[in-house]
Amino acid sequence: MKRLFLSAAALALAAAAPVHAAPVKPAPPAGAAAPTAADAKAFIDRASRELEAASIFAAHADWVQETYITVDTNILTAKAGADANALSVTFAKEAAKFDHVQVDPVTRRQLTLLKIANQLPAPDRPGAAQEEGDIEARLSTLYSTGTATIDGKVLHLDELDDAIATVRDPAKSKDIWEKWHAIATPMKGDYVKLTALLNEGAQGLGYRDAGALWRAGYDMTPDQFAALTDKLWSQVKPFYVDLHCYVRSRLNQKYGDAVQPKTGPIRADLLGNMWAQEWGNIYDEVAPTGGPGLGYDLTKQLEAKAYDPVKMVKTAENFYISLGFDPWPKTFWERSMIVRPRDREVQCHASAWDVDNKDDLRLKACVHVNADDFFTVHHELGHNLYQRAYNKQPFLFENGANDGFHEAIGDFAGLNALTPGYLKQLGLIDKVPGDEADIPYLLKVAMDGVAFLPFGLLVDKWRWEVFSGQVTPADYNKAWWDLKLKYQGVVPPGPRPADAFDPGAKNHIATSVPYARYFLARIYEYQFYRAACREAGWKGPLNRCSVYGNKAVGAKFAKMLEMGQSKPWPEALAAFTGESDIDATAIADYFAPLDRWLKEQNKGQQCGWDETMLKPARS
Ligand code: X8Z
Ligand code: ZN
Repeated sequence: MKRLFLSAAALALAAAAPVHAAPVKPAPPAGAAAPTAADAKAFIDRASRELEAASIFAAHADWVQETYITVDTNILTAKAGADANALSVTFAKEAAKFDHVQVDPVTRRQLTLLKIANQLPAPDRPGAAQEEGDIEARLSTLYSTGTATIDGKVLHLDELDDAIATVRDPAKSKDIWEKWHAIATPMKGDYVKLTALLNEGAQGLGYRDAGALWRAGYDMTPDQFAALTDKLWSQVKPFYVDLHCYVRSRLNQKYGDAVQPKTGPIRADLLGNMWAQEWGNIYDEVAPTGGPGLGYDLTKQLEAKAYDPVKMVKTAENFYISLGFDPWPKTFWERSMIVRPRDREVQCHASAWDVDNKDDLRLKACVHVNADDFFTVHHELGHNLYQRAYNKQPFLFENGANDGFHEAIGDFAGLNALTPGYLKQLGLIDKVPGDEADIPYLLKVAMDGVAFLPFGLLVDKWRWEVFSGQVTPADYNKAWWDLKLKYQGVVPPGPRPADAFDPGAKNHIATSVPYARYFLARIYEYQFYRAACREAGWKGPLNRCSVYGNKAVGAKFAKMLEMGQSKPWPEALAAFTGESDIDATAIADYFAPLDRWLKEQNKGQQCGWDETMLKPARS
């Protein structure tokens, strides 16, 4: 989420401290006045003060731009972002002066964080920060104002999301999918320029390229982080392949061989989501047959119980209050944008803000009353919860333990909030289904949570390749589809035009928000959940556990949240879970009954796909 740190628009100050990654500078030449520990502290105080002021100002400009996109607000946000960006690059460089000074651990960590805080650093030369800010504003505006005309109606992305979620006609889903992806074609030139600027900025800070800088935020080296993501993927991939196999077979039964063959990859537009990243919207197509099933459809229940967007957000707030947290401030309800305004262009992609780093919490979203957004509002308020919990920390620690933690807080809450027991407590369903609904329920959750994993990884795999130069502009689109095929096992609904720039049709590419965070979050989410349920003394099947109302769990959760980024992330993880490493066994434990069931269903199927099968049509 882009704006979770105040200055994120320009600075994307959302990374954790690398222990080994900071470039080592030579000691000052003999004779120069050596800086002292007191100088270091004074420097951190000054840098924090000035950066905070610049980032608060930039956040106000960003807020106005994202909730009212015009030529003028684009100019304002680009300028405010450029100023804050340039300032942060100056401080990041100055911090290196203290590399050889003996300082206390707190100051050392702040110095280290200062060097990697800006994930979109501008080159340190006149005009570069402004050029970068202008490009960022243009790309973000192309994305936010993109539309497609479907059945004679001009639709924005939030409406197209609903359309692709509910369409069951492959000709129509192809049309929606292709028209949305066409909005990104004009982005490519700017994207090439931005890549060069970010690399130059990152190199100025001592990193190989911008991808290495992004990977430096995890208390380990960039290479160690890349290896960690590969290891985690290898642990969860077999389960993903089982899910893919089952879903492909059901889509083949529904649409026939000509639309969805029995073997090979899945056609991306048939999965109910523009990027094929979450598949829960087509749960009804894959639901187990022959039994009573899940017994309810959350979207229909929300409609039947007359939920509106504000009530959805209030429901998420109530979940956190039940754990012992304070209600959101009055200003949240006055200042947030919860629905798409009728009379102006806005950036609808949901984000959570803390504009003054104190208590000016806001949500910016275009909430629709459906199951996806029920989860999303819990996700967003999770960001606000974290922002508020660490607001007593020094400025440079006011951040998630790493960016994956920031994304996982609300996902953990959302996982509790989806349980039938909790939905019954809310009055959203009339009775809790029996044991026979466990497999349908796990399948529904996996269609979102597990289907997401390869997408969560490949978005930054693509950017790491782009930043390193391994992929050149001529191959941007081919490399994107190679990765979509390799990791997700999906293909586009038809040949792509030679000038297509399909990565740009995803928000986080167009707005330069790092994405590995969401991959990590889907793993932490289940670790948090398993630990919370253990703390709550839950004895039944894990998928039925909800810690709603449990103040002891809330208090322990708060301990982790309040730490912000003051300690390496394993310490924050341990504070809540007692575990000090990221661990895919939690997600495996949660879904174990479903995996057994899927293996049974898939008997006789040829699961998997040729990960390197490249058809010329896809170039
Ligand atoms: O961007 C988001 C949030 C804001 S941080 C709505 N998410 C990712 C996405 O939409 O692609 C949440 C899930 C993944
Ligand atoms: Zn988020």
